[in-house]
Amino acid sequence: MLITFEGIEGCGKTTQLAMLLGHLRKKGMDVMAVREPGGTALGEKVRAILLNRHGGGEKEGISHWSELFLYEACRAQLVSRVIAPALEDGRIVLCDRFTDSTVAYQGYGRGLPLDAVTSINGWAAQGIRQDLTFLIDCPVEVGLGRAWSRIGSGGAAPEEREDRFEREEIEFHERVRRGYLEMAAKEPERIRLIDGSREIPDIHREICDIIDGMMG
Ligand code: Z5A
Repeated sequence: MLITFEGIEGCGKTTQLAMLLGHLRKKGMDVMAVREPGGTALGEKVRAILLNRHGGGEKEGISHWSELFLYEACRAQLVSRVIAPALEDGRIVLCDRFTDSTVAYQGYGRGLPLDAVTSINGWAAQGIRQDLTFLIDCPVEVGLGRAWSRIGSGGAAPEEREDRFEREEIEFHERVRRGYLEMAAKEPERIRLIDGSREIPDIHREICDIIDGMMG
């Protein structure tokens, strides 16, 4: 089973994924967690490029199409080397972002054609689809506020302060959020919309209730 966590920056998906991982392990489930971009040696290198953590050398900027293919390259590697083998072994995989992120960020956010993004997503994911997705939704100001205060409080590594996404305009993140909400409206069974502006334990409880209801 592949369960993904999605949402705008600072929505709290990483926190919730870690809590669900603990919950499922306590229940004795064979579960593992990965993140996108990253999760493999190649993917982590490309992640550093994408999030501009290589300290310069990017004067020309990454074009929107190049960015798309870099995310897809990470995904193709993660799927073939980690996710597909784990699913074949019957493990539960929790993934911090997956193909919906590309539709939201490169499609709705950057404005690349949605049909192209969806089609390339399919090739990179090699036919693997999420069984369940938690979309942790919150207003952009709430998410960015959390992300920025975490960086400001020194919680992040220095190079993380270079995260170029955090310099994007509010409008970009609004488009991303809108994209996610449209996707959730189209696929309500798979994409569970979770109000991420509440307290962390309340959100965790709702996610556990959904999962426990499905798995028994
Ligand atoms: N990206 C893309 O463009 N295309 C793609 O195909 C893919 C990704 C796969 C890196 O993602 C970037 O990659 C991302 C999209 C792009 N850029 N942006 N934006 P990432 O997942 O590694 O990084 P992120 O999106 O920036 O996530 P994040 O900053 O790590 O935030 P988060 O995972 O949503 O939240 P968190 O780490 O759980 O929480 C953030 C802080 O808020 C932290 O201090 C928590 O303690 C706090 N928190 C969490 N929940 C709460 C609640 N409920 N209340 C109060 N405080 C909270």
